Amino acid sequence: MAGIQATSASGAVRTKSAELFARAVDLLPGGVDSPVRAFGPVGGQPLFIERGQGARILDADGNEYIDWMCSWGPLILGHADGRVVAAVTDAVISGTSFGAPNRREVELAALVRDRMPSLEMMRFVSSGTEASMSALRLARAATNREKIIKFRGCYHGHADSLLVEAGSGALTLGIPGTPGVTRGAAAGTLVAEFNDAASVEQILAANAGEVAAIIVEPVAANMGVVPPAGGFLQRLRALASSHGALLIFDEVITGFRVAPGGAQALYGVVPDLTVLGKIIGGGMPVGAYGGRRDLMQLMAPAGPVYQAGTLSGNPAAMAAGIATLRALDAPALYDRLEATSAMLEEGLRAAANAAGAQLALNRVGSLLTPFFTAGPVSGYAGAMSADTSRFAAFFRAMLDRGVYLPPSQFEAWFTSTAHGEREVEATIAAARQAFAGLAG
Ligand code: KE4
Repeated sequence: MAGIQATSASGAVRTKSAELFARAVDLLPGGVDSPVRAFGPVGGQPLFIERGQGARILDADGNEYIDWMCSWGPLILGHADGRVVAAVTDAVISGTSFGAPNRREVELAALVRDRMPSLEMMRFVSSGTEASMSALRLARAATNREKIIKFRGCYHGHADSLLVEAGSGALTLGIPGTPGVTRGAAAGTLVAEFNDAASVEQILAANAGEVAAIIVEPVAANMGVVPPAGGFLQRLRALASSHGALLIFDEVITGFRVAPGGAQALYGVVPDLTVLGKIIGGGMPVGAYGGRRDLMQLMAPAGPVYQAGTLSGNPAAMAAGIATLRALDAPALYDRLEATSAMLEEGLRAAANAAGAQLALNRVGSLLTPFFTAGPVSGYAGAMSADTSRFAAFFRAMLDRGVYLPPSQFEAWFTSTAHGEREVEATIAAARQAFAGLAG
Protein backbone atom coordinates (compact mmCIF):
# COMPACT_ATOMS: atom_id res chain seq x y z
CA MET A 1 0.00 0.00 0.00
CA ALA A 2 1.41 3.42 -0.96
CA GLY A 3 2.71 5.48 1.95
CA ILE A 4 0.32 7.81 3.73
CA GLN A 5 -0.41 10.72 1.44
CA ALA A 6 -1.36 13.59 3.69
CA THR A 7 -1.64 16.43 1.17
CA SER A 8 -2.69 16.70 -2.46
CA ALA A 9 -1.06 18.44 -5.39
CA SER A 10 -3.15 21.49 -4.57
CA GLY A 11 -1.86 21.45 -1.02
CA ALA A 12 -5.21 20.39 0.41
CA VAL A 13 -4.59 18.71 3.75
CA ARG A 14 -5.89 15.14 3.74
CA THR A 15 -4.19 13.91 6.88
CA LYS A 16 -7.28 12.61 8.64
CA SER A 17 -8.36 10.65 5.58
CA ALA A 18 -4.86 9.21 5.35
CA GLU A 19 -4.87 8.22 9.02
CA LEU A 20 -8.32 6.67 8.71
CA PHE A 21 -7.25 4.81 5.58
CA ALA A 22 -4.18 3.42 7.36
CA ARG A 23 -6.49 1.99 10.02
CA ALA A 24 -9.07 0.86 7.49
CA VAL A 25 -6.65 -1.24 5.44
CA ASP A 26 -5.91 -3.22 8.60
CA LEU A 27 -9.58 -3.95 9.17
CA LEU A 28 -11.27 -3.95 5.74
CA PRO A 29 -9.96 -5.56 2.52
CA GLY A 30 -8.43 -2.70 0.55
CA GLY A 31 -9.64 -0.38 3.29
CA VAL A 32 -13.15 -0.18 1.83
CA ASP A 33 -16.50 -1.93 1.92
CA SER A 34 -16.92 -1.79 -1.85
CA PRO A 35 -14.04 -2.03 -4.33
CA VAL A 36 -14.81 0.90 -6.60
CA ARG A 37 -14.49 3.29 -3.62
CA ALA A 38 -10.80 2.50 -3.23
CA PHE A 39 -9.55 4.91 -5.92
CA GLY A 40 -7.65 1.96 -7.47
CA PRO A 41 -8.26 3.00 -11.08
CA VAL A 42 -7.43 6.66 -10.41
CA GLY A 43 -4.51 6.35 -8.01
CA GLY A 44 -3.98 7.86 -4.61
CA GLN A 45 -5.96 7.03 -1.52
CA PRO A 46 -9.70 7.37 -1.01
CA LEU A 47 -11.06 10.32 0.93
CA PHE A 48 -13.14 9.61 4.00
CA ILE A 49 -16.34 11.63 3.71
CA GLU A 50 -17.70 13.16 6.88
CA ARG A 51 -20.73 15.11 5.72
CA GLY A 52 -22.85 15.89 2.70
CA GLN A 53 -25.22 18.77 2.10
CA GLY A 54 -26.98 19.38 -1.19
CA ALA A 55 -24.49 19.08 -4.04
CA ARG A 56 -21.45 19.19 -1.78
CA ILE A 57 -19.51 16.88 0.51
CA LEU A 58 -16.88 17.48 3.18
CA ASP A 59 -14.04 15.06 3.79
CA ALA A 60 -12.58 14.17 7.19
CA ASP A 61 -10.14 17.10 6.92
CA GLY A 62 -12.91 19.58 6.17
CA ASN A 63 -12.12 19.94 2.46
CA GLU A 64 -15.25 20.69 0.43
CA TYR A 65 -16.07 19.19 -2.97
CA ILE A 66 -18.84 19.51 -5.51
CA ASP A 67 -20.07 15.92 -5.70
CA TRP A 68 -21.00 14.39 -9.09
CA MET A 69 -20.82 10.83 -7.74
CA CYS A 70 -23.77 11.29 -5.34
CA SER A 71 -23.35 7.89 -3.69
CA TRP A 72 -23.55 6.18 -7.13
CA GLY A 73 -27.05 7.39 -7.89
CA PRO A 74 -29.49 7.26 -4.94
CA LEU A 75 -29.18 10.95 -4.07
CA ILE A 76 -31.24 12.51 -6.86
CA LEU A 77 -32.29 15.17 -4.30
CA GLY A 78 -28.70 15.76 -3.17
CA HIS A 79 -27.13 15.02 0.21
CA ALA A 80 -29.10 15.30 3.48
CA ASP A 81 -32.28 16.50 1.80
CA GLY A 82 -34.41 17.90 4.66
CA ARG A 83 -37.50 15.95 3.62
CA VAL A 84 -35.63 12.64 3.55
CA VAL A 85 -33.80 13.28 6.84
CA ALA A 86 -37.05 14.26 8.55
CA ALA A 87 -38.82 11.15 7.25
CA VAL A 88 -36.05 8.81 8.40
CA THR A 89 -35.83 10.54 11.77
CA ASP A 90 -39.59 10.25 12.23
CA ALA A 91 -39.39 6.55 11.43
CA VAL A 92 -36.44 5.58 13.62
CA ILE A 93 -37.73 7.26 16.78
CA SER A 94 -40.48 4.64 16.64
CA GLY A 95 -38.01 1.80 16.15
CA THR A 96 -35.36 0.81 13.64
CA SER A 97 -36.81 -2.54 12.56
CA PHE A 98 -39.70 -4.83 13.43
CA GLY A 99 -39.19 -7.87 11.20
CA ALA A 100 -42.91 -7.61 10.63
CA PRO A 101 -45.06 -5.86 8.03
CA ASN A 102 -45.23 -2.09 8.42
CA ARG A 103 -47.38 0.53 6.70
CA ARG A 104 -44.45 2.20 4.96
CA GLU A 105 -43.80 -0.90 2.78
CA VAL A 106 -47.35 -0.66 1.46
CA GLU A 107 -47.02 3.09 0.94
CA LEU A 108 -43.77 2.88 -1.00
CA ALA A 109 -44.98 -0.03 -3.13
CA ALA A 110 -48.05 1.98 -4.11
CA LEU A 111 -45.91 5.01 -5.00
CA VAL A 112 -43.62 2.83 -7.13
CA ARG A 113 -46.54 1.21 -8.97
CA ASP A 114 -48.25 4.55 -9.62
CA ARG A 115 -45.09 5.70 -11.40
CA MET A 116 -44.03 2.40 -12.97
CA PRO A 117 -47.29 0.49 -13.66
CA SER A 118 -45.51 -2.58 -15.09
CA LEU A 119 -44.74 -3.44 -11.48
CA GLU A 120 -48.17 -4.84 -10.74
CA MET A 121 -46.59 -6.42 -7.66
CA MET A 122 -43.14 -6.13 -6.11
CA ARG A 123 -40.91 -7.25 -3.24
CA PHE A 124 -38.50 -4.99 -1.35
CA VAL A 125 -35.02 -6.24 -0.47
CA SER A 126 -31.89 -4.49 0.82
CA SER A 127 -29.74 -4.04 -2.26
CA GLY A 128 -29.76 -4.07 -6.03
CA THR A 129 -27.79 -7.31 -5.96
CA GLU A 130 -30.49 -9.04 -3.94
CA ALA A 131 -33.12 -7.67 -6.29
CA SER A 132 -31.49 -8.88 -9.52
CA MET A 133 -30.53 -12.24 -7.98
CA SER A 134 -34.14 -12.77 -6.89
CA ALA A 135 -35.60 -11.65 -10.21
CA LEU A 136 -33.44 -14.20 -12.02
CA ARG A 137 -34.45 -16.98 -9.62
CA LEU A 138 -38.07 -16.08 -10.30
CA ALA A 139 -37.50 -16.06 -14.06
CA ARG A 140 -35.90 -19.52 -13.97
CA ALA A 141 -38.77 -20.87 -11.87
CA ALA A 142 -41.45 -19.27 -14.01
CA THR A 143 -40.01 -20.58 -17.29
CA ASN A 144 -38.55 -23.83 -15.96
CA ARG A 145 -35.37 -22.88 -17.83
CA GLU A 146 -31.87 -22.34 -16.43
CA LYS A 147 -29.91 -20.03 -18.74
CA ILE A 148 -29.84 -16.24 -18.73
CA ILE A 149 -28.48 -13.67 -21.16
CA LYS A 150 -26.65 -10.60 -19.88
CA PHE A 151 -24.59 -8.04 -21.74
CA ARG A 152 -20.83 -7.53 -21.62
CA GLY A 153 -20.07 -4.41 -19.60
CA CYS A 154 -23.44 -4.36 -17.88
CA TYR A 155 -23.46 -4.88 -14.11
CA HIS A 156 -26.34 -6.18 -12.02
CA GLY A 157 -24.68 -6.65 -8.64
CA HIS A 158 -22.37 -9.38 -7.40
CA ALA A 159 -24.54 -12.52 -7.43
CA ASP A 160 -22.47 -15.47 -8.65
CA SER A 161 -24.29 -15.98 -11.93
CA LEU A 162 -23.92 -12.31 -12.80
CA LEU A 163 -20.18 -11.92 -12.16
CA VAL A 164 -19.44 -13.09 -15.64
CA GLU A 165 -17.61 -10.24 -17.37
CA ALA A 166 -19.40 -7.80 -15.06
CA GLY A 167 -19.10 -4.12 -15.83
CA SER A 168 -18.75 -1.95 -12.75
CA GLY A 169 -15.99 -2.69 -10.31
CA ALA A 170 -14.90 -5.98 -11.77
CA LEU A 171 -14.43 -4.42 -15.22
CA THR A 172 -12.45 -1.59 -13.78
CA LEU A 173 -10.41 -4.05 -11.74
CA GLY A 174 -9.74 -6.02 -14.91
CA ILE A 175 -11.30 -9.20 -13.49
CA PRO A 176 -13.55 -10.76 -16.15
CA GLY A 177 -15.74 -12.88 -13.84
CA THR A 178 -13.98 -13.48 -10.53
CA PRO A 179 -12.37 -16.28 -8.51
CA GLY A 180 -14.91 -18.00 -6.27
CA VAL A 181 -17.67 -18.16 -8.82
CA THR A 182 -18.14 -21.82 -9.73
CA ARG A 183 -18.10 -23.01 -13.31
CA GLY A 184 -21.63 -24.23 -12.70
CA ALA A 185 -22.81 -20.83 -11.58
CA ALA A 186 -21.25 -19.10 -14.57
CA ALA A 187 -22.12 -21.78 -17.12
CA GLY A 188 -25.74 -20.73 -17.33
CA THR A 189 -24.90 -17.13 -18.11
CA LEU A 190 -24.55 -16.23 -21.76
CA VAL A 191 -22.99 -12.90 -22.63
CA ALA A 192 -24.23 -10.78 -25.55
CA GLU A 193 -23.12 -7.39 -26.84
CA PHE A 194 -25.03 -4.30 -25.79
CA ASN A 195 -26.66 -2.56 -28.79
CA ASP A 196 -26.10 -5.67 -30.91
CA ALA A 197 -29.44 -7.45 -31.22
CA ALA A 198 -27.92 -9.96 -33.65
CA SER A 199 -25.67 -11.26 -30.86
CA VAL A 200 -28.78 -11.91 -28.79
CA GLU A 201 -30.51 -13.65 -31.68
CA GLN A 202 -27.48 -15.89 -32.18
CA ILE A 203 -27.39 -16.88 -28.52
CA LEU A 204 -31.12 -17.54 -28.43
CA ALA A 205 -30.89 -19.67 -31.57
CA ALA A 206 -27.98 -21.64 -30.16
CA ASN A 207 -29.82 -22.20 -26.88
CA ALA A 208 -33.33 -22.69 -28.15
CA GLY A 209 -35.85 -23.25 -25.38
CA GLU A 210 -33.20 -22.89 -22.67
CA VAL A 211 -33.06 -19.15 -21.94
CA ALA A 212 -35.14 -18.07 -18.95
CA ALA A 213 -34.46 -14.36 -19.20
CA ILE A 214 -32.61 -11.53 -20.85
CA ILE A 215 -31.43 -9.02 -18.25
CA VAL A 216 -30.29 -5.59 -19.40
CA GLU A 217 -29.55 -2.13 -18.09
CA PRO A 218 -31.86 -0.23 -20.48
CA VAL A 219 -29.30 2.56 -20.40
CA ALA A 220 -25.95 0.95 -19.76
CA ALA A 221 -24.16 2.86 -16.99
CA ASN A 222 -21.56 0.42 -15.68
CA MET A 223 -19.24 0.62 -18.65
CA GLY A 224 -19.83 4.33 -18.47
CA VAL A 225 -23.11 5.65 -19.88
CA VAL A 226 -24.06 4.04 -23.20
CA PRO A 227 -27.58 4.81 -24.44
CA PRO A 228 -29.59 2.08 -26.18
CA ALA A 229 -29.38 2.36 -29.97
CA GLY A 230 -32.69 3.17 -31.65
CA GLY A 231 -34.92 0.10 -31.61
CA PHE A 232 -32.52 -2.03 -29.54
CA LEU A 233 -34.75 -2.34 -26.48
CA GLN A 234 -37.81 -2.88 -28.67
CA ARG A 235 -35.92 -5.69 -30.42
CA LEU A 236 -35.02 -7.30 -27.09
CA ARG A 237 -38.69 -7.18 -26.14
CA ALA A 238 -39.69 -8.94 -29.35
CA LEU A 239 -36.91 -11.52 -29.11
CA ALA A 240 -37.69 -12.37 -25.48
CA SER A 241 -41.39 -12.78 -26.25
CA SER A 242 -40.83 -14.87 -29.36
CA HIS A 243 -38.42 -17.19 -27.53
CA GLY A 244 -40.48 -17.66 -24.38
CA ALA A 245 -37.91 -15.81 -22.27
CA LEU A 246 -38.64 -13.03 -19.82
CA LEU A 247 -37.28 -9.52 -20.35
CA ILE A 248 -35.82 -8.03 -17.18
CA PHE A 249 -34.93 -4.33 -17.02
CA ASP A 250 -32.33 -3.56 -14.42
CA GLU A 251 -33.43 -0.02 -13.53
CA VAL A 252 -31.36 0.24 -10.36
CA ILE A 253 -29.72 3.33 -11.87
CA THR A 254 -32.28 4.50 -14.44
CA GLY A 255 -35.37 3.98 -12.31
CA PHE A 256 -37.03 7.34 -11.56
CA ARG A 257 -33.87 9.05 -12.84
CA VAL A 258 -34.02 9.18 -16.63
CA ALA A 259 -37.77 9.86 -16.51
CA PRO A 260 -40.51 9.90 -13.85
CA GLY A 261 -41.39 6.34 -14.93
CA GLY A 262 -37.81 5.25 -15.58
CA ALA A 263 -36.28 3.97 -18.80
CA GLN A 264 -39.30 1.77 -19.55
CA ALA A 265 -41.38 4.95 -19.80
CA LEU A 266 -38.70 6.91 -21.65
CA TYR A 267 -38.30 4.24 -24.36
CA GLY A 268 -41.84 2.82 -24.28
CA VAL A 269 -40.79 -0.79 -23.67
CA VAL A 270 -42.55 -2.85 -21.01
CA PRO A 271 -40.38 -5.53 -19.37
CA ASP A 272 -41.79 -8.59 -17.64
CA LEU A 273 -39.78 -7.86 -14.50
CA THR A 274 -37.92 -4.78 -13.28
CA VAL A 275 -35.08 -4.49 -10.79
CA LEU A 276 -34.89 -1.30 -8.72
CA GLY A 277 -32.60 0.20 -6.09
CA LYS A 278 -30.72 3.41 -5.25
CA ILE A 279 -33.33 6.20 -5.69
CA ILE A 280 -36.18 4.16 -4.14
CA GLY A 281 -34.12 4.06 -0.96
CA GLY A 282 -33.07 7.73 -1.05
CA GLY A 283 -29.64 6.70 0.20
CA MET A 284 -30.84 4.00 2.59
CA PRO A 285 -30.35 0.27 1.79
CA VAL A 286 -33.27 -0.63 -0.48
CA GLY A 287 -33.68 -2.77 -3.60
CA ALA A 288 -36.84 -4.12 -5.18
CA TYR A 289 -37.93 -6.47 -7.93
CA GLY A 290 -41.38 -6.55 -9.42
CA GLY A 291 -43.48 -6.93 -12.50
CA ARG A 292 -46.30 -9.07 -13.84
CA ARG A 293 -48.67 -10.25 -11.13
CA ASP A 294 -48.70 -13.83 -12.44
CA LEU A 295 -44.93 -13.94 -12.01
CA MET A 296 -44.66 -12.22 -8.64
CA GLN A 297 -47.36 -14.47 -7.18
CA LEU A 298 -44.87 -17.31 -7.55
CA MET A 299 -42.78 -15.81 -4.73
CA ALA A 300 -43.12 -17.32 -1.26
CA PRO A 301 -45.29 -17.31 0.70
CA ALA A 302 -47.81 -16.77 -2.12
CA GLY A 303 -46.01 -19.31 -4.26
CA PRO A 304 -43.17 -21.82 -4.15
CA VAL A 305 -40.13 -19.65 -5.00
CA TYR A 306 -38.19 -18.80 -1.86
CA GLN A 307 -36.57 -15.46 -1.09
CA ALA A 308 -36.30 -13.71 2.27
CA GLY A 309 -34.58 -10.87 4.14
CA THR A 310 -34.36 -9.75 7.77
CA LEU A 311 -34.34 -6.07 6.91
CA SER A 312 -36.47 -6.17 3.78
CA GLY A 313 -39.00 -3.32 3.91
CA ASN A 314 -37.14 -1.68 6.78
CA PRO A 315 -39.32 1.22 8.02
CA ALA A 316 -36.55 3.83 8.02
CA ALA A 317 -35.43 2.80 4.54
CA MET A 318 -39.01 2.83 3.28
CA ALA A 319 -39.49 6.28 4.79
CA ALA A 320 -36.49 7.59 2.84
CA GLY A 321 -37.86 6.11 -0.38
CA ILE A 322 -41.33 7.53 0.19
CA ALA A 323 -39.96 11.02 0.84
CA THR A 324 -37.74 10.80 -2.24
CA LEU A 325 -40.42 9.63 -4.67
CA ARG A 326 -42.87 12.19 -3.37
CA ALA A 327 -40.29 14.96 -3.81
CA LEU A 328 -39.76 13.88 -7.42
CA ASP A 329 -43.34 14.90 -8.18
CA ALA A 330 -42.37 18.58 -7.95
CA PRO A 331 -43.43 20.42 -11.11
CA ALA A 332 -40.71 20.76 -13.77
CA LEU A 333 -38.21 18.86 -11.59
CA TYR A 334 -37.04 16.66 -14.46
CA ASP A 335 -36.85 19.70 -16.75
CA ARG A 336 -34.52 21.35 -14.25
CA LEU A 337 -32.41 18.19 -13.97
CA GLU A 338 -32.22 18.09 -17.78
CA ALA A 339 -31.19 21.75 -18.02
CA THR A 340 -28.44 21.40 -15.41
CA SER A 341 -27.14 18.19 -17.00
CA ALA A 342 -27.19 19.71 -20.49
CA MET A 343 -25.26 22.73 -19.22
CA LEU A 344 -22.66 20.40 -17.70
CA GLU A 345 -22.39 18.42 -20.94
CA GLU A 346 -21.95 21.53 -23.08
CA GLY A 347 -19.39 22.97 -20.69
CA LEU A 348 -17.33 19.79 -20.62
CA ARG A 349 -17.37 19.53 -24.41
CA ALA A 350 -16.26 23.16 -24.74
CA ALA A 351 -13.52 22.73 -22.13
CA ALA A 352 -12.16 19.63 -23.88
CA ASN A 353 -12.31 21.29 -27.30
CA ALA A 354 -10.49 24.35 -26.00
CA ALA A 355 -7.64 22.09 -24.88
CA GLY A 356 -7.75 19.92 -27.96
CA ALA A 357 -8.56 16.93 -25.75
CA GLN A 358 -10.32 13.87 -27.21
CA LEU A 359 -13.64 13.39 -25.42
CA ALA A 360 -16.67 11.28 -26.34
CA LEU A 361 -19.45 12.31 -23.97
CA ASN A 362 -22.61 10.22 -23.58
CA ARG A 363 -25.62 11.51 -21.67
CA VAL A 364 -29.17 10.38 -20.93
CA GLY A 365 -30.91 12.94 -18.75
CA SER A 366 -29.03 13.34 -15.48
CA LEU A 367 -26.68 10.44 -16.24
CA LEU A 368 -23.49 11.17 -18.13
CA THR A 369 -19.97 9.87 -18.80
CA PRO A 370 -17.14 11.71 -20.57
CA PHE A 371 -15.00 9.01 -22.22
CA PHE A 372 -11.35 9.90 -22.86
CA THR A 373 -11.39 8.62 -26.42
CA ALA A 374 -12.28 9.92 -29.87
CA GLY A 375 -15.50 7.89 -29.84
CA PRO A 376 -18.28 7.46 -30.58
CA VAL A 377 -18.88 5.10 -27.66
CA SER A 378 -21.89 2.96 -28.53
CA GLY A 379 -20.94 -0.25 -26.77
CA TYR A 380 -18.41 -2.17 -24.75
CA ALA A 381 -15.56 -2.02 -27.27
CA GLY A 382 -15.92 1.72 -27.62
CA ALA A 383 -15.94 2.20 -23.88
CA MET A 384 -12.83 0.04 -23.53
CA SER A 385 -11.01 2.26 -26.00
CA ALA A 386 -11.01 5.05 -23.41
CA ASP A 387 -7.63 6.16 -22.08
CA THR A 388 -8.02 5.30 -18.40
CA SER A 389 -4.72 6.89 -17.40
CA ARG A 390 -5.81 10.23 -18.86
CA PHE A 391 -9.11 9.87 -17.03
CA ALA A 392 -7.16 9.18 -13.82
CA ALA A 393 -5.07 12.33 -14.29
CA PHE A 394 -8.23 14.33 -14.99
CA PHE A 395 -9.91 12.87 -11.89
CA ARG A 396 -6.99 13.88 -9.67
CA ALA A 397 -6.79 17.36 -11.17
CA MET A 398 -10.52 17.86 -10.60
CA LEU A 399 -10.32 16.54 -7.03
CA ASP A 400 -7.51 18.98 -6.30
CA ARG A 401 -9.80 21.74 -7.57
CA GLY A 402 -12.68 20.73 -5.30
CA VAL A 403 -14.68 18.56 -7.70
CA TYR A 404 -15.40 14.95 -6.72
CA LEU A 405 -16.06 12.62 -9.68
CA PRO A 406 -16.81 8.90 -9.72
CA PRO A 407 -13.30 7.36 -9.30
CA SER A 408 -13.49 5.29 -12.47
CA GLN A 409 -13.77 5.94 -16.20
CA PHE A 410 -16.45 3.25 -16.41
CA GLU A 411 -19.02 4.86 -14.14
CA ALA A 412 -21.71 7.53 -14.52
CA TRP A 413 -21.76 11.06 -13.24
CA PHE A 414 -25.05 11.86 -11.47
CA THR A 415 -26.79 15.25 -11.38
CA SER A 416 -29.09 15.97 -8.46
CA THR A 417 -31.75 18.63 -8.00
CA ALA A 418 -29.29 20.28 -5.59
CA HIS A 419 -26.84 20.97 -8.46
CA GLY A 420 -27.33 24.34 -10.12
CA GLU A 421 -25.54 26.89 -12.31
CA ARG A 422 -23.02 27.65 -9.57
CA GLU A 423 -21.93 24.04 -9.32
CA VAL A 424 -21.78 23.60 -13.09
CA GLU A 425 -19.79 26.81 -13.64
CA ALA A 426 -17.29 25.89 -10.92
CA THR A 427 -16.96 22.39 -12.37
CA ILE A 428 -16.36 23.69 -15.88
CA ALA A 429 -13.79 26.20 -14.67
CA ALA A 430 -11.93 23.36 -12.94
CA ALA A 431 -12.27 21.19 -16.05
CA ARG A 432 -10.74 23.88 -18.27
CA GLN A 433 -7.67 23.91 -16.04
CA ALA A 434 -7.59 20.12 -15.75
CA PHE A 435 -7.82 19.60 -19.53
CA ALA A 436 -5.14 22.27 -20.07
CA GLY A 437 -2.92 20.43 -17.63
CA LEU A 438 -3.42 17.17 -19.53
CA ALA A 439 -2.43 18.83 -22.78
CA GLY A 440 0.94 19.73 -21.28
P1 KE4 B 1 -26.12 -2.85 -5.12
O1 KE4 B 1 -26.07 -4.34 -4.75
O2 KE4 B 1 -24.74 -2.23 -5.16
O3 KE4 B 1 -27.13 -2.07 -4.31
O4 KE4 B 1 -26.71 -2.76 -6.63
C1 KE4 B 1 -26.08 -3.50 -7.64
C2 KE4 B 1 -26.39 -2.85 -8.98
C3 KE4 B 1 -27.36 -3.43 -9.78
N1 KE4 B 1 -27.67 -2.90 -10.98
C4 KE4 B 1 -27.04 -1.79 -11.43
C5 KE4 B 1 -27.41 -1.25 -12.78
C6 KE4 B 1 -26.04 -1.16 -10.65
O5 KE4 B 1 -25.41 -0.06 -11.14
C7 KE4 B 1 -25.71 -1.69 -9.40
C8 KE4 B 1 -24.64 -1.09 -8.51
N2 KE4 B 1 -23.96 0.05 -9.05
C9 KE4 B 1 -22.62 0.26 -8.55
C10 KE4 B 1 -21.95 1.41 -9.31
N3 KE4 B 1 -22.16 1.42 -10.70
C11 KE4 B 1 -22.62 0.51 -7.08
C12 KE4 B 1 -21.31 1.03 -6.53
C13 KE4 B 1 -20.52 -0.05 -5.85
O6 KE4 B 1 -20.46 -1.19 -6.36
O7 KE4 B 1 -19.93 0.28 -4.79
